[in-house]
Amino acid sequence: MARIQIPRIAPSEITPEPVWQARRVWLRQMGMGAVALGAASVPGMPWAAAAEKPALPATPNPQYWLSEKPTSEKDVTGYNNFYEFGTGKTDPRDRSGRFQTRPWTVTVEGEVAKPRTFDIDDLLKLAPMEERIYRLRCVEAWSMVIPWIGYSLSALLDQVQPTSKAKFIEFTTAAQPDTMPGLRSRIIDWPYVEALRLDEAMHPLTMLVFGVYGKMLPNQNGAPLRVAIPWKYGFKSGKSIVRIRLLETMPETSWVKIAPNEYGFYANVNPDVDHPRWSQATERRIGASFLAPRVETMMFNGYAEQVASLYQGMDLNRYY
Ligand SMILES: Nc1nc2c(c(=O)[nH]1)N[C@H]1C(S)=C(S)[C@@H](COP(=O)(O)O)O[C@H]1N2
Ligand SMILES: [Mo]
Repeated sequence: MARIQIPRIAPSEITPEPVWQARRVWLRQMGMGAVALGAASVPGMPWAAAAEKPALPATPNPQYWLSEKPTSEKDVTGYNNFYEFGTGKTDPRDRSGRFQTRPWTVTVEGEVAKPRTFDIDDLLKLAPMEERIYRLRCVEAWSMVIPWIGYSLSALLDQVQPTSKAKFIEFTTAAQPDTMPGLRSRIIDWPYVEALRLDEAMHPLTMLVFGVYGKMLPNQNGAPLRVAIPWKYGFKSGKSIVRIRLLETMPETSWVKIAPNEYGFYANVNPDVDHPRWSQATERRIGASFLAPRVETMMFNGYAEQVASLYQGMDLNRYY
């Protein structure tokens, strides 16, 4: 028999509403109820776990280092949101083994003086690899502390020279139907698209990430490259990027399209602005003991000193 997962909290509490609704419809169509929930983990399915990646040497950057203990590698690579592989937290780990990360190119175009398509091997050599420990705060109110490897996104943008018209930057991520089982569900109008204001993208904290825990990124964490924007909710950090476009006007992003009242364009971590269906004042640190208290969420996820000036004069209740 398929195993039945008993969630610790009601799925309606933690799952984005459209996903929750879609899953209920799907379960009803299958006529299987709770039994189908375990289907993703039934052995023998063609969706395999990914092999371990080679080492990626990097120099620790003391400027971006937290005293907090990083979340274990097991949790960092085993509890993810990557809906292209399924909506379960272990789906990305268990089902991303067929994902193709070579050959890989990233096209940078739009409002730039020097549009260019970069090969992943050239991007790996573009700037010195740094190790930085960042907080990650998911919009679903869980969090991690992660040792990423990469460099500031600005190093890439300097190469293409954004024009004076460029105000926004859009990240389009991979959609490989043959290797990404999640694309069969229509939760998102694939590919997954995210975007930032250009000044946010140029901030040195905004990182182009190629590795984690001393190795090249596992597929489930966004191989071969993703961004990390540590003061924003996790969904802003697109994984497995294939195209970057510089734009004059604000693009429509995947989550804003799905539920604009729940997922704003800015998505800055803010304990004072609640999600319509739950509080954002506290978070659950993944890997912490069951008895450990919830952590208080910090303004801009603890990066206020560095980034608050980007939002001076903006009403953060309106621009959430
Ligand atoms: N392409 C793509 N990128 C994505 C997602 C996704 O579903 N697809 N999920 C986002 C969300 S909600 C989070 S919390 C982070 C989690 O990934 P990480 O634990 O590897 O940082 O990835 C983000 N990037
Ligand atoms: Mo997230």
